[in-house]
Amino acid sequence: MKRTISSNISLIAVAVLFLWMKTYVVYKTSFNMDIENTLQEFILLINPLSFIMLAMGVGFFFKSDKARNRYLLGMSFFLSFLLFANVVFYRFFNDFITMPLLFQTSNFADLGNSVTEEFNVADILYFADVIILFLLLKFKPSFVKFRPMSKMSRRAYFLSAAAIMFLNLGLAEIERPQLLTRTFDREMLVKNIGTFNYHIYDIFLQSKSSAQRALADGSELTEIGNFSDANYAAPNDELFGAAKGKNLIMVSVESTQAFVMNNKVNGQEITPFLNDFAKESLNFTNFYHQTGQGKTSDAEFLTENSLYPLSRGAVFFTHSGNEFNSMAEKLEENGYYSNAMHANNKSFWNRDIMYDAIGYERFYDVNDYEVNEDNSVNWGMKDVPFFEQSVGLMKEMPQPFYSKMITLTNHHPFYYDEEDKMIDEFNSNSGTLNRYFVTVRYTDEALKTFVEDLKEAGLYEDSVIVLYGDHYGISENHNEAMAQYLGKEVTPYVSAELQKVPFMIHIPGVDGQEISTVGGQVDVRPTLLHLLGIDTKGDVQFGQDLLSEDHENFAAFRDGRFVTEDYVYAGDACWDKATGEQTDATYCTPYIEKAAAELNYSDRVIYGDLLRFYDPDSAIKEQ
Ligand code: GP9
Ligand code: MN
Repeated sequence: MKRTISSNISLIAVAVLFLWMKTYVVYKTSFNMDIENTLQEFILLINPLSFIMLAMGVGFFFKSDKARNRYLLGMSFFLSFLLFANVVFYRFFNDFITMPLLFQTSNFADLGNSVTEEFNVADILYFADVIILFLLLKFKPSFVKFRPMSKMSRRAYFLSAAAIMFLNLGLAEIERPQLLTRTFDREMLVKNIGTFNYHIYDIFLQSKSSAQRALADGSELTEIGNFSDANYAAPNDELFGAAKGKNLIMVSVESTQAFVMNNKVNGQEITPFLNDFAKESLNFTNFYHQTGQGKTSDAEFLTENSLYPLSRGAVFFTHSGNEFNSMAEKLEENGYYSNAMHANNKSFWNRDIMYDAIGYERFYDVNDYEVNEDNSVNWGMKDVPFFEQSVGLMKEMPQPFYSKMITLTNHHPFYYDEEDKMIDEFNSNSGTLNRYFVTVRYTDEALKTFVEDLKEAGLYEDSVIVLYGDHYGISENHNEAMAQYLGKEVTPYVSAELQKVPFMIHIPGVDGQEISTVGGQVDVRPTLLHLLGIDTKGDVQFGQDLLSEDHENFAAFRDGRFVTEDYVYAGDACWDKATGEQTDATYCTPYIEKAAAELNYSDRVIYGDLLRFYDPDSAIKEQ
């Protein structure tokens, strides 16, 4: 018989090899995973293999060649597509896809520009192996001949797949003890068990969390309530009630990180208005966002409920049927007219449903605004007209009111109209970062006009104005450009510090003050309610009043990183804030447990829908 170069290579082995190699190449080229040593590199190399072998191995059980070929091609395409979907998602969010995200379809239609910005023609290469496999099967070039494997070799094949899986898990355990039970960080999971196994694990988590609500009962809340009570920080004597009876206007400032404040680009100030306004406000200079995959909506969730968002998916989508004890509700009980204002489709982030659960009396969405082509850019209505029209709506509101507003212009991909450009773009290799400065400058201007409009409407003196940045605008994908701007390397420490967002509270008649306490979005609810003279004692919450003498300097990020007064825990290492260098891990150790405990309790409240067992009257009685 004529020998051919691959005469004794089984078709299945070829399909496995193609996909395995491709996955590894994609790991190395399309995800930004830090590999610190040879063992980690080795784990990365082998981690896709066992799953691919098992998935393709099903091909052995097909009777007809045709059906088997179809299966192999189909499987190869499906897994490639899954990988590619993760690549696209990663470009956008620097994160991997989770199951709950797949059900957020109502968001997809609105992503528009943001997504197309992330595609290019070369992406076809992600399917190169599938195409080659297809051609091989279709045209069967004479030099290729596939032989069926013998029964023995088949058995060896499955045994090897199992052995590789155990080897992988064993090595992962050495590299990262208790990986599956303790980690909130998806990159760590993918690095250790591989993308495909990660998705299986994610499906497992999904079913587990669904079961949790059914099994929950009130007794769980007692334990968590005790934890939360012990965490309560009593209000500051001087400031408690300093803003009593005033309207509360809270603005979620899109994608605005703190590094733009008191900073310049090309010698031009980026946020002249915010810099001045901060001086007249209680200005928190060590305040971090704590959002996860739910981005803006996670920030809303944190500030309203003083609960952490989830580590997978957006809680606005996954748990909009839950019971909450929000700031909005609490304010309503105290005579406020609470509402949300955002000139976007009401269903984005499932807001229309979730806002009912949060308890806003009214949601002013895109239909309440006069939106046209002239006053829109990028994602929709520009911030200046948004604020202008919002003030018009506010004039009609019964007072005191609480309005939660969300800006939109400074959103990825940061497109703007030439007429709104007040400073020049930066000049790095990242168009995203270059444009970011221009759109931040625009939003700064919009906030300025907002305050002017409020003054004109006679609302300014009766209103507390709160501004917070919702989450980062510049992801780690732009580290190189960011390093160029900052003039220093973006280490995991610098990256964590970049998660600082502006947070300021302007209270008429109260002098401005810089407050350096370390905190985060989870602290907003108790801080604001106490300023408005409403105590939060007995409430199930994980934040503390940032103005309290008892406030602990601490901010846990949703992915397990955290910041204390002196240290930052990031990239699996402990960093000394005084030097910006790595330090002895033991300085961070006690807080690792604290961060994990808080996140875990908060998750249990959400997964178990535990606040349905909460009785505010009994909580009040305990005071
Ligand atoms: C959309 C806006 C943006 O309504 O809140 O959401 P984001 O993508 O920043 O989470
Ligand atoms: Mn946002």
